[in-house]
Amino acid sequence: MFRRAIVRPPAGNFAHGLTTAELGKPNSALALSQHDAYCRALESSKLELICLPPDLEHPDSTFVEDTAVLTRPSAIVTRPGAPSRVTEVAAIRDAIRPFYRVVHEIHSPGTLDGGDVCEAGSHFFIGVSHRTNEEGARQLGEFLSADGFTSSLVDIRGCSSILHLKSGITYLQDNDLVVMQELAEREEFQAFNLIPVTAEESYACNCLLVNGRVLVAAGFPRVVSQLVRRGYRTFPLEMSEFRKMDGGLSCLSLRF
Ligand code: CIR
Repeated sequence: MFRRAIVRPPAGNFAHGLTTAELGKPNSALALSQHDAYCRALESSKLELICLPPDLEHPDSTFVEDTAVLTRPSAIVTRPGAPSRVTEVAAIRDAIRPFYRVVHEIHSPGTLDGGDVCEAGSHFFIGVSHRTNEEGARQLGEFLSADGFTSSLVDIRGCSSILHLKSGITYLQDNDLVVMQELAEREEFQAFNLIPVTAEESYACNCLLVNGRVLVAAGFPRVVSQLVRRGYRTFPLEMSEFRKMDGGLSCLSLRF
């Protein structure tokens, strides 16, 4: 059960952020209205929002998930792997401090993006990607282990279609794991109830269970029908402008 979420609307220079998507330039006004709908969906899922002001210094700063890993006992401020995003963490550190007795940090030479961290019950999968290196993953693993969690690494450097681990997998509950085709055969996921997602719908792998309802990108009917068949209530959200910047649903908030 989450009580709060940190969000940050896209700034006017959102289109200058990092992307590999080749889907065209995002429309700032549409991005803002999609972000607003996302915030309303979190609020209607009973989350209290902590909304940070748009940050013109950091065009990717709407993707707050990458800047911290929040568990029940601890917060870990990350060290994002993209140089242009490293200083995003200062504002997030300030925002989370009032809520956590312990705030850890990932230190150089470690790099870690929150989008590479998938919590699956008491186990965490940590993606080793072009953003998160093994040293960052190791540091996070130590913090998690001190709190009684286990973790393991998932190397996704060979998966060219995803930026972060959570672009390709989402843990829901009761051992249910949404997984993209390319990762579905991996040994470490075989103990889960896999909800496989075809290559055409793989953007919808990044969905988000918030207090009993799964937020899912609009336009991916096969993923939705699989979720519904498993008994989940779903809530579609338009994500076109964030997709153009390689962002998914989970990236837009830090839930705790
Ligand atoms: C970036 O390349 O860092 C941003 N344009 C997108 C970050 C998406 N974050 C995420 O998947 N957790």
